[in-house]
Amino acid sequence: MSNVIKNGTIVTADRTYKADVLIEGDKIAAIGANLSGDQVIDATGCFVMPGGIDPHTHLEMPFMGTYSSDDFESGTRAALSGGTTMVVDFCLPSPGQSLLEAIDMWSNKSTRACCDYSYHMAITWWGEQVFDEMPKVVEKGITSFKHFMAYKGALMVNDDEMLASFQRCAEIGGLPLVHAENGDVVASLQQKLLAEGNNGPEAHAYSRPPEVEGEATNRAIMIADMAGVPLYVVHTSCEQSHEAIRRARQKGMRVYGEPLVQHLVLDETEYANPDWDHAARRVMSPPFRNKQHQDSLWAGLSAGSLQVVATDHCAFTTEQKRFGVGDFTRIPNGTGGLEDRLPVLWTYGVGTGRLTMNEFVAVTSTNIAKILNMYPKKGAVVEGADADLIVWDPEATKTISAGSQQSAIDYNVFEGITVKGLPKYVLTRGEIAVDNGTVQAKPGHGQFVGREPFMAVSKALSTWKELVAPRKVERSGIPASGV
Ligand code: DUC
Ligand code: ZN
Ligand code: ZN
Ligand code: ZN
Repeated sequence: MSNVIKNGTIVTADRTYKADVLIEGDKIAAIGANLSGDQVIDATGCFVMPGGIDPHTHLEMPFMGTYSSDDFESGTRAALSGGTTMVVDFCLPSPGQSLLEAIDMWSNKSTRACCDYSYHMAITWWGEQVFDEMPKVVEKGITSFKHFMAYKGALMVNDDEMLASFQRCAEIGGLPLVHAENGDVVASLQQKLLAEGNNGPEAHAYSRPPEVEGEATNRAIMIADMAGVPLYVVHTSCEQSHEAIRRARQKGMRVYGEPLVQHLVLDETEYANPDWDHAARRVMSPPFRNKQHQDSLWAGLSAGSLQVVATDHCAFTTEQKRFGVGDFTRIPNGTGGLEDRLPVLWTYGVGTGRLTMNEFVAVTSTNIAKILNMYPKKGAVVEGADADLIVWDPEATKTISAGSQQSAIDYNVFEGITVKGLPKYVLTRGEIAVDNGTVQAKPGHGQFVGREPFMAVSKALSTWKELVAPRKVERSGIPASGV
């Protein structure tokens, strides 16, 4: 059974042109004029683009005393409904737990995924066992390792652990990721704010100023340089962090930055809302910033100093958010956004001229497929690629509302925003998951996508090591020690 997408305009990260796309089984079989297949998908007036890849989700993740409320079924259905055809979720061992055991747990959770998925491995603790298991994780196709520089006393890694893990990544071809916030400073500011009686959700933002993020980003970049590895900075939210990434890239380092669609569009005034629930629902880390920071992130996306737009989808219900009434540090951190990323970014990016259509495809799909070593299986419209495709109607509109979303939570941080540009059809490995606007995702269809290690990239960066390679100095006389 074959499908052919006809009469559309193909938009990729580097080209815009008219052609039909023939899909046989789960792959793109041909691209050209006047193709025919068993079933025709009419793309008149629409753009045909690679499906979105969200490289930053937390589905059914144990966190801050609870579990995030979207699981692999509701989360991937939400993803597909908005044109995202692959997610990369964080496999999170509990401190002391075997990494391989954590992969088994995540594999069980993901059996009901409606679209393809991969994992990043979180380094939540450090020891000989983790060191020994890291190459085995890479053998399983999980080649990126996340480090939390925040969440002191829970997930946070110290600098010595981070250096050791980055060095291990360099040896095994792993790509380190960092959540860059100075966890010690955050913890101090939290205690100070609470002691002063600031216990509302607005204090969450005061406890995590941009400097906290900028400092950690700089530190992680320097440590990555010493270890000779590339670095991927998740949820880059401010100019201080962007500036560090920009500077490193200018020096030739492979450092990548990932703004979230929430940070691009929503700002810090959300926390000043007098409704406690409204503000708490928007508590995430890093917090929303002001307009200057947003402008910096948009500029980075068009200039290429920032490469990817993600969501950090980590959805908690209002009831879960209320764990933090009277103490903002107990509000589970996280917001949704999986189904809204593409329509919101299109509306605020392409719709305003801040992004070209090709840049839109690059930052929502192609760049991350390259960074994570899964291009052109994913992120491309080429013969032989997986048929993960969107037929995008640039004229379609809707007003975002929790009442009509796929996510399992009871609100939406983009509530009331009218988007222009929506997927009309979405195909996940050849199967239609959105049919003329109607979502018909199938649990269990999604498959794990294993990835190759990054040997070439890591080796290219190892020159710095030579400069500081320790050399013992031969001396003729050594003074007697002690007094
Ligand atoms: N930030 C969040 O807001 N939620 C999940 C984890 C994170 O780093
Ligand atoms: Zn994070
Ligand atoms: Zn995250
Ligand atoms: Zn299927």
